[in-house]
Amino acid sequence: MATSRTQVAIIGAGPAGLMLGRLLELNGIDSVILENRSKDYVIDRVRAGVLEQGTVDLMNASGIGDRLSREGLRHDGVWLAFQGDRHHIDFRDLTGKSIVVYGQNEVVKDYIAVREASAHPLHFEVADVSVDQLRSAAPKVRYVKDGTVQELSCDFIAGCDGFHGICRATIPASELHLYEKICPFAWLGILATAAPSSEELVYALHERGFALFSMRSPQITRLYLQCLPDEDIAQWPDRRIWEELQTRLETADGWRINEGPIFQKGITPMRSFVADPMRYGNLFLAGDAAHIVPPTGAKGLNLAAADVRVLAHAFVSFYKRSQTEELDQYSANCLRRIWKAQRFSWSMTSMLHRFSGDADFDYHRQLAELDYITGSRAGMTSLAENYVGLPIETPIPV
Ligand code: FAS
Ligand code: PHB
Repeated sequence: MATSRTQVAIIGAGPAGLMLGRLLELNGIDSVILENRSKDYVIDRVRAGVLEQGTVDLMNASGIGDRLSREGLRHDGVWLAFQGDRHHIDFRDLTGKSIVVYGQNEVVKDYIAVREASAHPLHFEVADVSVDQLRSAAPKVRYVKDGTVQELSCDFIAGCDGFHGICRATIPASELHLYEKICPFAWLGILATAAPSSEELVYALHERGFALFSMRSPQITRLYLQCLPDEDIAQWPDRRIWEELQTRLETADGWRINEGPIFQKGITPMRSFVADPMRYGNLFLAGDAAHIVPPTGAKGLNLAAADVRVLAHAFVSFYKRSQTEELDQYSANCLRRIWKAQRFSWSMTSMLHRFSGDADFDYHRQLAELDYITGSRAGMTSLAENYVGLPIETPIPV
């Protein structure tokens, strides 16, 4: 068995792991990132697309904002559509802030390029990752790389290995409280080569279910529609997808989505999930390893970025000022923000989706909620300030 040492062992090369690795690098703190998938798999994985200002600021401060500022699409608002009409929510006017549309896989691609150009290790396709001695001063990570068993000892382990990772599962059940709500529907998402026919996103509630118009670039449209959790994608030939999207997104002002060749489609299950606490000994969970939100509020990636901002700041104050207070406060700090994002994500989800078994009463109540929000400055401001991202107290540690 080969042995090595680092200060922070990071499990997972998704947004959380890569963003944390970069912040530590910029503060002269050693880390090793271990990822069990291949580089191509991680880069090609289609996920989120909306960045809050706080996440954009984090990327810029980490020196990874060049391509984002060139290719990211700044949006100053969003549309809510129901009963055949579109209603604009003006983020700029209501909050002074905007969002940026930039694919998660582009974010990951930018971070991997910088990590690989640095002297700090990033290992793809490792196997059998396990963590151990979490409550000791020298926790261990074991993994297999190129057929050789490796043992990495460290001061801290950052569990950035997503919802299905091994880190959270290693924490004794008696030490964790898990909160979960499974949505009774999923999203069928597509990527199509079609010029986006709206400059901003359109969220729609239709009698037949939810639909979302989004994009990735001036050439690529991203669209989602509500489907059953166990939907068989083979039952959705391209023609049927376009017909359903056109129906749900149709508005009286003649706006229609442009169609084009679909080059990616997939079904995403939806849940709300929180693990409390986000720390066990010297293991710290961040991102989807600790929490999942339904994507309706576009919070997933942004919550991961906010977690690692707080965690990196805590590691910096430990290594540079021998302070442990922020590490001790990490879980409580993050969970306050995470529950607010859970609230917002659920409010968007329950306002914009049809729940099977719902009576007509519920549909009309949802329409009234949309009518209230789009007709009230207070209602629009509340939605806007949550959508662009609530303020994060912790400064970016660079
Ligand atoms: P990630 O899951 O991105 O990364 C974890 C990494 O750890 C992965 O690379 C994984 O391969 C690796 N890993 C797992 N187990 C490991 C092990 N044992 N050893 C080593 N590595 C291991 N959010 C939105 O806002 N909008 C969306 O449209 C949207 N769509 C989504 C679609 C899907 C299918 C999913 C799953 C999520 C989606 N999300 C969306 C949420 C998404 O953006 C997440 O919040 C974000 O990826 C979280 O980043 P990480 O915490 O880094 O986790
Ligand atoms: C996306 O572009 O993938 C996207 C946008 C907004 C959401 C979810 C996904 O709420």
